[in-house]
Amino acid sequence: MKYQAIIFDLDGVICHTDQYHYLAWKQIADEIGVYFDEQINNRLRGVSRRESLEIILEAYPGRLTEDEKTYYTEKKNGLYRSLLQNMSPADVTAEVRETLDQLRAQGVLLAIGSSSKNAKAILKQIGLEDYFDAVSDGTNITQSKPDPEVFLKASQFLGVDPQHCLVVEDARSGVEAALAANMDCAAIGDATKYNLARYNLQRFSDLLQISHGDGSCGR
Ligand code: B16
Ligand code: MG
Repeated sequence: MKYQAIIFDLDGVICHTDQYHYLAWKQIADEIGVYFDEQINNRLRGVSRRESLEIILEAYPGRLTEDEKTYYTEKKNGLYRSLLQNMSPADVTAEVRETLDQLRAQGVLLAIGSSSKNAKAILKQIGLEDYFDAVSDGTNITQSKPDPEVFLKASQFLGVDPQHCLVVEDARSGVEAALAANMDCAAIGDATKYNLARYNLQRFSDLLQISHGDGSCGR
């Protein structure tokens, strides 16, 4: 195996919570009275909750106080947490499960590197709470992606040097964070369009080709 460990982003890689983030933020944006659409939602991938609100407020002519910002981020999280109740193990595809199992069988360590403070609750909802060798998430970092902290913490938790880790990411901010951590990155979904990562995955199971070292997913 080319890498000793693979660090997976959660939202947009292992499972898809974008729609729930969108619905919750849309309700908040409507309450504030600011325009919000799927394109703006796309810019929130991998970005912390508080920074997400700042991005949404770029289209708002007025100013919110700190207390109002706290109120809206907390309210958004409450709405989002209620929507997460709809998730179940069926939200992880057979392809993702089988690929993770095969990587593990090859002896690769598997970790999560997510900006989300809800990562552990999501892992529980989808039945993967005890699956990963380490979980680095929004609860153990001070800087969110594109800062490398979340991935560097994951590699520390695993005891694997960054140059032996591969990151799998769906967000531009996440690919930038992986590169800043001195880790190779495999982009999937939205992140492939920026051509910043060492590999572009068409499908999640393409990771098995990388792990076999045939390099056919290289850009
Ligand atoms: P929370 P990831 C990120 O998760 C999401 O992509 C991003 O949209 C969200 O704002 C961020 O987590 C914070 O999430 O409000 O749950 O703490 O893609 O890094 O797994
Ligand atoms: Mg993501």
